[in-house]
Amino acid sequence: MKIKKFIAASMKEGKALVINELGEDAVILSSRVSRKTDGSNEEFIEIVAAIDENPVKEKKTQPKLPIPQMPVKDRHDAGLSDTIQIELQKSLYEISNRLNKFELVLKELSHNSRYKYSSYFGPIYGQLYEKLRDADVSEEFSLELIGNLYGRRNFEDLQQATSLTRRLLSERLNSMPPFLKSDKRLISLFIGTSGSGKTLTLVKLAVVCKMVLKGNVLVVSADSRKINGHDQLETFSTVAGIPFVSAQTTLDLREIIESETKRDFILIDTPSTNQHSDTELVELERLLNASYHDLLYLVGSSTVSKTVMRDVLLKFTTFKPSGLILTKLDEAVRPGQIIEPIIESGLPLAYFTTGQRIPEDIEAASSERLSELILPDFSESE
Ligand SMILES: Nc1nc2c(ncn2[C@@H]2O[C@H](COP(=O)(O)OP(=O)(O)OP(=O)(O)O)[C@@H](O)[C@H]2O)c(=O)[nH]1
Ligand SMILES: [Mg+2]
Repeated sequence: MKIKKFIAASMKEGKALVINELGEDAVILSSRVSRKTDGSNEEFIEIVAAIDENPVKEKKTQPKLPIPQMPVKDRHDAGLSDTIQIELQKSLYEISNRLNKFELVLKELSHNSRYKYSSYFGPIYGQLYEKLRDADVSEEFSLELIGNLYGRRNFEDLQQATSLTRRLLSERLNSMPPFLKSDKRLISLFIGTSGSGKTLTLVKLAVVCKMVLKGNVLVVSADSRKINGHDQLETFSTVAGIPFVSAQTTLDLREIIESETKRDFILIDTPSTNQHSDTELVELERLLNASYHDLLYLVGSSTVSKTVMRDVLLKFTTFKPSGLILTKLDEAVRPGQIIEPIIESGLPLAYFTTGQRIPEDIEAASSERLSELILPDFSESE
C-alpha cells in the first residue's frame, strides 16, 4: 500500500494529481481546506490518498447452485428402489455441500464489503478501521477519521491510536452543563418522537432537582393526546412526592406557568411528535409558544438508525432545542451510527440515560463518554 499527501489549489486539481500519480483505483482518505501561512492567506486543499498495490482480487466465478432432483409427488420413500434412494441421498449430500461453500463465499463477500479498505492500512490503522466499522461508524467517516491521523502519528500500539481517535470524536461533539439551581425559576420542556423516553427522563430529572438540588419542583403534563397520557406521569410524581398538574390545553399550560411563580424548577412533558406529521409539528409549536420555557430538550433514542436520527434532528432543530438528551444507551448495540448526524446537527449533548431506574440511570452528558462507548479500549471489548 502506498499513501501520499497532495496539495492543490482546488479539489478538482487535487483529484487530477491523485489519479495522475496513483492511478484510477486510488482512494481519497481525507481532504481538508487550509490557508497558507506565508501572509497571502490563500486557501489550498490538502488531500491524503492511498493505493493498494496488491489488491485482493475479487472472485469472478461464483459457485453454481445445483438444481435439486426432487422425487415425484406422492411417491413414498418405501416405494423407491434402492438405486433411486442412493442417488437421492447423493444429490442431497451434494446440495448441502454446495450450500456450505456458498455460505462461506457469502461470508467472505460480506466481510470484504464491511472492511473494504482493511488492506490499505498497516496493522494498527487496519485494526482501528475495523473497530470503527464494527461500531457502525460509516465507511466515509471511518476513513475521514483515519485520514486525519494518518501520516501525522506513528502509533506504538492500538491503544494509543484508539485514544487519539476518541479525542478526535470528542472534539467534534458539543455538550452542555446539567441543571443547576439558581435564583431564577427554570422551565424546561421535553420534546421528541413516540417512545423516545421523554416521560421517564423528565421524572428522573425531577427527582434529581428535588433530592440533589433541593429545589421546589413542579411537574406538568401537557400530553393530553395519549389515552392516560397524564396518568403515567402523575403516578411517577406521586410516588416521588413531587407536585403534579395536568394541562389539557395550551391555555391551561399558559395559566399554570403564569400562576406557579414560586417554583425553582418546572418540568413539562409533551405528547409524542411524529416528525413527518405537519399537524403534530404545528401542535407542538403552539405548545412551545405557550410554555415560556427556558430550556428545550430534544429527547432522542440512541437505538435508532443513522437515517432516523438524522431525520429527527433535522425536523426538530427548527424548534431550536437547547440540547439533546440521548436515551437508552444501555440498549444501543452500535452507537457509532448516530454520531455523524449528531455532529452535523451541532446540537449540544445534555444528558444520557442508561436504563429504567429512577433516578440512577441518568447522567450529565459528556462527549468523552460517548466516544468511549463507540470506541472502547481494545482490552475491554475483545
Ligand atoms: N432501557 C431503557 N429504557 C428506557 C430508557 N428511557 C426510557 N425507557 C423506556 O422506554 C419506554 C418509553 O419511555 P417513555 O418515557 O414512556 O417515552 P415517551 O417519549 O414519554 O413516550 P410517549 O409519551 O409515548 O411518546 C418505556 O418503557 C421506558 O421505561 C433508558 O434509558 N433505557
Ligand atoms: Mg410520554
